[in-house]
Amino acid sequence: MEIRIPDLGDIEEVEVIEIVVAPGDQVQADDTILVIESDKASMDVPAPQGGTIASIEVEVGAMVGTGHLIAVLEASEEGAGAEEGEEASQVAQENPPPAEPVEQGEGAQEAAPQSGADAATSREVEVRVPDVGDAASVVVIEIAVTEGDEVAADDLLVVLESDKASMELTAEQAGTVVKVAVSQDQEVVEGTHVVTMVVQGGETAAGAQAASTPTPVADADTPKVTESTSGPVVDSKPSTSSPATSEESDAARIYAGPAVRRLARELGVELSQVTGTGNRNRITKADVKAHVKQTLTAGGGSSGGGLTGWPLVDVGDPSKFGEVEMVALSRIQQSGARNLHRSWVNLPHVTQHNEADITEMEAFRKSLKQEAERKGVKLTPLAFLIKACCAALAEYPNFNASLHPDGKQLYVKKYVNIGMAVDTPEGLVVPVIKSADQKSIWELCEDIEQLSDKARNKKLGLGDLQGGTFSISSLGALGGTGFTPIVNAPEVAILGVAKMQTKPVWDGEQFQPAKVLPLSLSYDHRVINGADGGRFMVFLSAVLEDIRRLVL
Ligand code: CAO
Repeated sequence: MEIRIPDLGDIEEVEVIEIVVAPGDQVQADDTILVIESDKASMDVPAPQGGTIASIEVEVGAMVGTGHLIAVLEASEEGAGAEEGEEASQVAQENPPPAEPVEQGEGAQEAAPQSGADAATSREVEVRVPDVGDAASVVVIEIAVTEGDEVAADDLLVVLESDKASMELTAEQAGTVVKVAVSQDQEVVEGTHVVTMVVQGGETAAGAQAASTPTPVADADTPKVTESTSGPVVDSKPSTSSPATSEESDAARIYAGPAVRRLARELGVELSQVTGTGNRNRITKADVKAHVKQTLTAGGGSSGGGLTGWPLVDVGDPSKFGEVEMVALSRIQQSGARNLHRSWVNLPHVTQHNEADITEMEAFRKSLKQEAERKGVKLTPLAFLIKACCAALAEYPNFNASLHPDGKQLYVKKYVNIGMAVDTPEGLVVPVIKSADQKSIWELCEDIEQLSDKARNKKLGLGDLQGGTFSISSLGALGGTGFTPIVNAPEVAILGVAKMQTKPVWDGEQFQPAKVLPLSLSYDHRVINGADGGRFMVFLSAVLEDIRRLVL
């Protein structure tokens, strides 16, 4: 039986990036034969049925299109039975249908007109999961519609939640829901068919408002192609285009196919810690297994293993110490806890403290209050802090970097995206102000307000949470004199800001009342040494103390 590349929709060619089997290998139905990759996603091409691989007809690096012969399979007896029973699907596999045009709009994919319906006035539209960036897993946490529901434009269809945020998929235009293709708690990836709607006429595609990129593969019936956005993962760069050179982009990527990612997930392996030995440093299953072996042998590893746990105390038993109430943690709290723990255990943290006399900055800020009101923004010290941090990052670029997993190189980023910790009822989230170094104080104020509003209303998209290069955690409005912020890996530094206080400061002759801002800078000591930390702090404080320095 010939195994061919299934229908790729409007994608002409994809690259074979990994061949998982060899001639003579026994495979089960759905076992991955090879992995192909377009510029958007990587996909496993699985065996349509069990059998023995007779030959592999392509090489790694080959460019292939729909219908290209990739392997020959000697079907097993059981498989052959199934084969007869599934004649139609096998025909589809051996003679893949011509590529269906895929609508390039807003994540929605137009299907054939509903039978009996007037194609000119009504048509079916499939709403699919949009670009989910580098989120490892996205789960359907709420389904707001059922089949037969009439929905208006902007009505909620489903809510998705990743490790970091929840995302609402809404109808882009009015219509009737004819199919709900996902179930509660189902794990989905970019391109997963979520809902089919019948919409009336017009050229505009209906679909998910949040879905901002076209789905890269063809219709949902394409046989057995598992699509994954988790193909090329850009670990230390934003998923959107960045000013980095293409060479830097290549270097910053960690490649792993869906099957490898699945294995890594099952084994609890952090792919960023695994060295890829495949083509273009692609991580293979063997690399994941070797990493596990090495970790076990070393008695520790990426998750900070090897630490002794504390003895189990049954605090849930009221007869022992008293009544307790069990309170569920939100997904954001749970994943936040995992991320913070991982960072804390894996990164050697140092926190350096300083106080900046911001008396003049505060006077300037107050003098701008009316102008800020006219512009409809709120001017808090945070916008100045972001601006000052951008200046410090330009002066000390190693703070705007990520450590390569091999521990031998640094990715020094040519863009500055500032993560801003926001306290929400669901837990802590860190949306990212993109290209902060290119923005004016007023634009930063707008971004701070917009992103914190979105965070508190659970409206953050995954793109809002990605690509940070340095973070600020401001607890200034709450109080405190200093704290240890935890580095938001793969970033290498974070600034904590506590409450400004009026204090007596000696001016050489007498004590003067001054507005003093406590700053706490935590950094990854593998990347930044104490002297650099000190220099960064001194520079940052000097800018805050005299913000005219920002124009230098
Ligand atoms: N000292 C004294 N007052 C401060 C201050 C500081 N360091 N920073 C802000 N303020 C003032 C503001 O000026 C504002 O007062 P006015 O309205 O009189 O001007 C008031 O406090 C409230 O500010 P805000 O919190 O609304 O706005 P912000 O820009 O300072 O911060 C945001 C925005 C989203 C960062 C903040 O609201 C937030 O969520 N902070 C929590 C971050 C957090 O949880 N960090 C811990 C993470 S664990 O490491």
